Amino acid sequence: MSDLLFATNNQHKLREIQEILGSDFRILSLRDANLDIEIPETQETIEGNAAQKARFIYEKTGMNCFADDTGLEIDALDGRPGVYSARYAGEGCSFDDNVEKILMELGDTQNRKACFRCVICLISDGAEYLFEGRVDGVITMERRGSDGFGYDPVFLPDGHRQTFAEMPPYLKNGISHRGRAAEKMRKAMGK
Ligand code: ITT
Repeated sequence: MSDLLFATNNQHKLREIQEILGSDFRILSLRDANLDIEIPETQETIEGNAAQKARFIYEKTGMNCFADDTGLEIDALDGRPGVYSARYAGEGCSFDDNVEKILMELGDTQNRKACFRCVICLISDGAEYLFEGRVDGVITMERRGSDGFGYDPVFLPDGHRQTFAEMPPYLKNGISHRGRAAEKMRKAMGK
C-alpha cells in the first residue's frame, strides 16, 4: 500500500481523510513523520493555499504528500468567509467563534445559500496535481448536532435533513467537499 503524507495540523481533517482513503493508501500524519511545525498559509485563494501547504511539506520531507484547503462561501456575505474560513473571527478564535460570527452577520437573512469548496494539492514524485470538491447547501438559523467540526453544525447540504454535524461521519464523507476532492485524487492515482 502506498504512503501519502497529509500536510495538515487539523486532526478532524486527518480523521476524515483516513476514513475516506484509508483502504487504498496509508495516510501518514505530520506526527508520523516527526514534524511539529506550523504550515504557512498566506495565499489569497484556496488553490494557492493548498499548493503552498503541500510544497512546504514536500520540500521538508521529499515524501509524496498532499494538502487540503477549504473555504465556506456564503452568497449573502459575498462569498465570505471563503479563504479566511479558519480565522474568520480573528487570530486564535475557536470554531464556535467563527460560527457565531456568520450567524450574527446573516441575522434573519432569507438567502442562506452557501457552499463548501475544498481543493486538494497532491505532490507525487515531484509532479503537482489539483483536485476540487464542492457541496452546496444552506446555513441554518441555529446550530444543530455535535459531530464533525468547524462550520458543520450550521451547514445543511441540499437534499438532506441533517446538518453535517448531525450526520454520521460516513454520510458526511460520502457527499462532502473533502470526500469529493479525495475521490478524484483516488481515481487519478489509479485506485
Ligand atoms: P490545515 O491548514 O492545517 O489543514 P486548517 O483548519 O487551517 O487546517 P483550512 O484553512 O483548510 O484548514 O480550513 C479552514 C476552516 O474551514 C477550518 O478551520 C474549519 O473551520 C473550516 N472547515 C474546513 N473543512 C470543514 C468541514 O469539512 N466542515 C466544517 N468546517 C470546515
